[in-house]
Amino acid sequence: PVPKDNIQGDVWPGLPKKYETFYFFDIRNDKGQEKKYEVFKGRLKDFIPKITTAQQALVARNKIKDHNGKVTELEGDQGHLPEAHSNISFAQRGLIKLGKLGIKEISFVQGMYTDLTAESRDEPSDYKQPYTSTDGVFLVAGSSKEIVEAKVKEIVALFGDSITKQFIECGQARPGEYEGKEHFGFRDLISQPLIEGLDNPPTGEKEPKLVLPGKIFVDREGRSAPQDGAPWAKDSSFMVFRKLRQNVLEFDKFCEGKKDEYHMSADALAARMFGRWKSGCPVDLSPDKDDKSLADSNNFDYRPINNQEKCPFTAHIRKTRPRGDKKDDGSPILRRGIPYGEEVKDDERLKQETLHNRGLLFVCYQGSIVNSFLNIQKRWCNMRTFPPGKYSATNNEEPGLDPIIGQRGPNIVFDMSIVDGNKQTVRLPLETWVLNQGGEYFLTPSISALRSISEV
Ligand code: N7H
Repeated sequence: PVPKDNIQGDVWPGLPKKYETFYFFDIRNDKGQEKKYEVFKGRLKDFIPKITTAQQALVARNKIKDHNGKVTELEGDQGHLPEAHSNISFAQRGLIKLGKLGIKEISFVQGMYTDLTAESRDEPSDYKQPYTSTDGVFLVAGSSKEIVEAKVKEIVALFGDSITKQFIECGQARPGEYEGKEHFGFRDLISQPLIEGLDNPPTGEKEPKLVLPGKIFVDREGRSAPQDGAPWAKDSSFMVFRKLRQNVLEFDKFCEGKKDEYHMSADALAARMFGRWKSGCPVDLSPDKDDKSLADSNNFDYRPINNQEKCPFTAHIRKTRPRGDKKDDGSPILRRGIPYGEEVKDDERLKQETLHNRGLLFVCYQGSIVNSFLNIQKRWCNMRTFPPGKYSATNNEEPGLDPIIGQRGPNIVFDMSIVDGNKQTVRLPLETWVLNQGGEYFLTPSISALRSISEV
């Protein structure tokens, strides 16, 4: 199995985080020496022991400290250790500077911006930050803004003039009762793939299955990308970062505006677009009302799969993980995102219009970006015909796009098929509520890969 002390903690099991800063940096030449980066490598060597590994993150997630410093061990993953945790990732241009070549994963090699093809439907003008010149990113997560900021300062001092800050992005858990929910109000990060050798087999699932480690980690069993050229990268993982703006007021207004026409409550319509109710309760198990006792459930697979009376074929969670719709639902991603931006303000409520930027700092890890993230976004969410085999079924029409993250393209109708409150199969025209603001592909090296990178 993948050794827990050889992988960074945000990949698995995920860092405990109420607040998180992404510090994007550029690696600088050694003084007066073109294309020499020995100073940076030396600092990296000193930084490696400060990284929170999977082993340490596991402990941190299960502990909580009270204000007297007393530590209580907790069951499950509810613990937030009041400390900050750091991880580091590199873009391809950072690895080139450091002389680490050989990774063949094509999307990573090109970078997210260059990867903008007609098919991906991103717009170059969406990219609000200079991601195209980013060499790497420090990811610092912790229980408060102050603790995280102090940790960032420490890292910046350690790396000194071997890096230049490019820009930062900050995320934070929503306050009070909304903690664990994203800005549309839905509980997020309930369903994650479980990995052979790291996780226990899932219980309470229709078809309990563990994912082979190669789907998440480089050069492991079940690997899904060509990795022969970079033996140094074993146990690393590819990280996708995307800043996704959410127009919450417009989403709510849309659901309110359509509820009568579709003969269901605004909440029920929203739940059908996600595939879960706001609590997390799957629509497939409870189509008519939010049942909080089912909030954590993964015990559903959309069967009978040619029927979408309960959960639409294109509901966000059905598009992104088709479960019973596909024999091998295998584009697993470990999602580690966090909301950014402030709570909806009074001036926005009054105007029913989004006036302040808020959304999700989307992060996911996988063994191949092409086979996981990009496959989900391009071939599943953006394709009207996915999930396959539904055309000739009861509704006799194409499922449509993912209502949450499907990207509208030229000459492509942005709508979805849905069974309304009168049990009629009808089309629901969609608007764009999630806007890509840019991002980048990174490699989150294993500890052994970091040692290899830091070698002079
Ligand atoms: Fe999605 N949301 O927070 O409202 N997502 N997501 N996602 N998503 C899921 O089942 C959301 C995005 C996946 O295993 C839930 O854990 C929002 C991208 C996958 O059944 C909710 C945005 C991609 C799953 C959201 C966003 C994915 C999933 C239900 C953008 C990949 C698991 C909670 C702003 C390309 C499916 C849960 C499964 C679930 C939200 C983006 C993928 C509530 C708002 C870009 C694989």
